[in-house]
Amino acid sequence: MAKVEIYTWSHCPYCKRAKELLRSKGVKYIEYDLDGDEDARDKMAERTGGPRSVPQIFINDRHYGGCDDIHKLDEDGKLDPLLNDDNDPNGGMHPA
Ligand SMILES: N[C@@H](CCC(=O)N[C@@H](CS)C(=O)NCC(=O)O)C(=O)O
Repeated sequence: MAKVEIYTWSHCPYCKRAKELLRSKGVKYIEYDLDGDEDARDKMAERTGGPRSVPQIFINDRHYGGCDDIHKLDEDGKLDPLLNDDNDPNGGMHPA
């Protein structure tokens, strides 16, 4: 299983939709809730290379965009192979 990370706000409909999709795939994701933390949002933007909206999703440390982007990947049949990619840079050892 891939390492999946998602940056969110708690009252964000796009975040909820993105997490629902990941959950529907049985994915265990690491969630960073940015509520009110602009420093953390700046760090997220450094990692995305610009985008500051939430959610932002990383799979095996690669940026795949937001909610619409991962739904598009799924429609194109490209999300499942990414999620099943065992090429987790941390070998499955994630913080809780
Ligand atoms: N098309 C984006 C929409 C995301 C979006 O609009 N998120 C809102 C929160 S629900 C947001 O981050 N708004 C603040 C901003 O864009 O700076 C996606 O699919 O992820």
